[in-house]
Amino acid sequence: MISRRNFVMGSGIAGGGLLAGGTAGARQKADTVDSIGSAALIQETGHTSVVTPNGVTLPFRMVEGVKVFHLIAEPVEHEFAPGLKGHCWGYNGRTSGPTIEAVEGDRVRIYVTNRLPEPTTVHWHGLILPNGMDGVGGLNQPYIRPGETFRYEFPVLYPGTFMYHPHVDEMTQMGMGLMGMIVVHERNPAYPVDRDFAIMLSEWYVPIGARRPDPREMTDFNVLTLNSKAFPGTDPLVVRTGQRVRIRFGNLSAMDNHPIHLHGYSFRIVGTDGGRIAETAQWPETTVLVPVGSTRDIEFVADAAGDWAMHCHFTHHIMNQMGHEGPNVIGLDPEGLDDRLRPLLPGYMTMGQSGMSGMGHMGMSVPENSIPMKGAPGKHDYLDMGGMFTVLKVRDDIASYEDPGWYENPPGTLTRQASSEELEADGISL
Ligand SMILES: [Cu+2]
Repeated sequence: MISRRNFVMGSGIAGGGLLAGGTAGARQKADTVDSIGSAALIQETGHTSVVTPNGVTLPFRMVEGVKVFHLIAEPVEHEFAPGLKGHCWGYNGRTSGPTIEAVEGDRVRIYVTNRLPEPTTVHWHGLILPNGMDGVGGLNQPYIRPGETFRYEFPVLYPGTFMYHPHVDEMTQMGMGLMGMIVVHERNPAYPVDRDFAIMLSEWYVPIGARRPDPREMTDFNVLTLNSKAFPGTDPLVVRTGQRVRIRFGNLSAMDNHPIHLHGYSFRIVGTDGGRIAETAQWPETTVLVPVGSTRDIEFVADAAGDWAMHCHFTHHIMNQMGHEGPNVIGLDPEGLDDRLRPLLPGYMTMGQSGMSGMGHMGMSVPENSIPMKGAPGKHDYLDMGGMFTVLKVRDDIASYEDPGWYENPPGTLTRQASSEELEADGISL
C-alpha cells in the first residue's frame, strides 16, 4: 500500500476535474455560495454543500482541471453583534474568511494577495501537502509582503475538516481575525448528511468603547465568537426534523479550548483534523471539547423538534464585554450607598447585588460601541447570554432554511409555574 507521504511526493495524481455525475444526490445549494463554484461541486459529488453560519463559501474557477481560488488578506470592518463593530483583519472582506470547499483528489491552486500593512503567509492546517506549500513564513517560504500575490498549489488527498491561517506574526494576525475553515468532501460519500455546518471558534479582546481588537491580550478575552459573531449576532442552525446533521468545529482562539455543548441530543464525535474516527472508537457525547489548533466533527440525526441551545460551556465564554474589575457586590444591600454616591456620580446605581442576570436588558446606558453582558429578547423571557451561543432550530416540514422564528411547544410540554393545588397534591409545602 502506498504511504501518505509517497502519495504526496508522487502527486501527479488525477487533477480532480469535473467528473461526470448527475444532480440526483444534490440536496441543497448553500444560499451564500457563488453559484459557479458550489453548483459544480455538488454536481461533481452529489454531496451537501457546507453551510457556514454568518459566512460564505469561497468561489472557485475550474482551469484545466484545477480548482483555482483567490484569497485576499486585508483590513475589514466587522460587526461582532449589534452594538459592537470593530476594525479587524480578514480574508475577502470578512472574518472569519470564506470557507474553502474541495473534494478528495482535487488539485487546488490558491492565490493569496496581501493587502495588510505587514507581511503574511497562509498555512493550510491539517492538509497533507508538499513541504514548500505549508506556509510557515521563513521556514517554508519567503514572506508575502504587502502588495504581493503568492501562488500555492497542491492536491487535496484526504477528506475532512481543516483550517487556514497566517503563519507570520500569528498572535497579531489571528487576534485580528485572519482565519477560515477548509472542508474536503469525500469523493464517494460514505457518511452522507443532509445538513453540514462549519463553525470557527475564536476569541478577542476589544477594550470597552474601542474598535480595534488588542491581540496582545493573553487571558481576559471579552468577545467570544462563532464564525467571528457573538450572540445575538450568531445565525441559528436551521434543520428539518429527521435530517442527518454534521457540525464541523475549528478552534483558532489564542489561548482557550472550548467545550461546546449541544442541548437535546446525544451526538458522536466522528472526526478530527487528522481524519475520520473509526466507528468502533466513537462514543456518545453531549459536549465536544475543541482544543486550540484542532477541528472536531460531530454527527447526529435531528429527531427532536425544538429550539436547542448550542454554546461553549465555559460560563465566561457566553458573556460579552463584562468588566472583571470592582468589588463583588452579590448579596450586598445597596440601601444608603446609592444615596450617598449620587451627589458625586449622578444617576449612580449599584448593580449586580442579586446576580448578573438583568444587566443586559434593564436598558442601562452603555459606552458607545460596546456590548457589556448583552443578550436578546427570547420567546419566554430575556435570553441573557452573549458570546459563543447559538440555537439549533429543528422543525417539521419547513420549506426553507430561513430562520423559522421561535419554537411553538406542543400543549403539555412546556414548564410553567406550579399551582397551589398541584403542590398540595404532591405533598410539597412551601
Ligand atoms: Cu469557550
